[in-house]
Amino acid sequence: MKKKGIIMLIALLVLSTTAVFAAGEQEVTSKEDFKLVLKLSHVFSPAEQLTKSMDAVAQSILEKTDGAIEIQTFPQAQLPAYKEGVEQVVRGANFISVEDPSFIGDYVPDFKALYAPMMYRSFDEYVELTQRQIVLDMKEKAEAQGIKILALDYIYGFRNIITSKVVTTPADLEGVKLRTPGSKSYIDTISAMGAIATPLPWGETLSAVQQGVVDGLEGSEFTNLGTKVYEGPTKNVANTRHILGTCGVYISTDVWATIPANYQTIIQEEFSKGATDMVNLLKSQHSGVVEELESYGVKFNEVDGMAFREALSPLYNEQEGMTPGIFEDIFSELDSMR
Ligand code: X3X
Repeated sequence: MKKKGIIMLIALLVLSTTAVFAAGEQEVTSKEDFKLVLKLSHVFSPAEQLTKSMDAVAQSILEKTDGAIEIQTFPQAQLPAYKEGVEQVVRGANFISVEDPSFIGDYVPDFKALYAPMMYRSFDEYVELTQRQIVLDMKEKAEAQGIKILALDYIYGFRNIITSKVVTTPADLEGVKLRTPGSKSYIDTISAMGAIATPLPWGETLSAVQQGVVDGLEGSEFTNLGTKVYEGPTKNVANTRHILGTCGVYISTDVWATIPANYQTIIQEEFSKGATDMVNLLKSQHSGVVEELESYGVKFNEVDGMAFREALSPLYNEQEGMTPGIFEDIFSELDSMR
């Protein structure tokens, strides 16, 4: 009798384990059968479109899964963000990190090439590239590191230099302390452009500008308007377009594997749609945002693009861990679109 009981117990254990690992293949239709609460973290402010887009996607997923998948959104770095946010994903937390691809570069160096400076002429080029095999291969490498990438194209605009003084050449940036996000990609870019890169979380940036801890920052017009940078002393924007600001959406592969297939489909579809909607919206809004910033006294200055491109050229050398020829391959894909 005892032996029979042990066999039954082992059988139950095997079945329950199989059930968990097979979730990605199975379908459920009731939140009584499966319920998951995920915390989504990013650094954007309530007025910025990325925040609104994340909230809308979370709400749509909740409705379309009849309450089974609840994504609680936390803006302005209320939860771990930047590098620490991605670490939560890698640790297998019920967590979604929304950060730019440079923060995935710590796990898959090729993403530093994807997020390198002065690569893209338009939002559309980048979106198209993210759908090409070269980026699909990068996403597979990320999954091998425990990171499932649900999107890469929550684009929030080309990042420009924002200072009190007028900047048109790299020489104008000599001795200028510019706030950047904390990833190496930004620090290397701003340093190569001639400034003193000063990494700070976004939440400390505007006070650092006000107090003269930094002389300026770099960011998109959508950031400038959405976080009220324009209210401070940095009224000059140098149109460097040095980095295309974009965010990816990252979840643990282990957590993803526990989600039933039909819910996985809804989650993927909604995050993909959210990115497409945000890109289309910001493309239509940009000229109006520039006009509004100009009405607040912001001045947009053209720059010596060739001089900045020359200054940035050392950054197209492969870094440790990058796929050999990765830059040539990305440039080849972009040339095929032009
Ligand atoms: O990982 C996401 C981006 O790197 C955030 O860039 P950051 O820290 O310059 O913040 C952009 C602002 O729009 C946030 O409000």
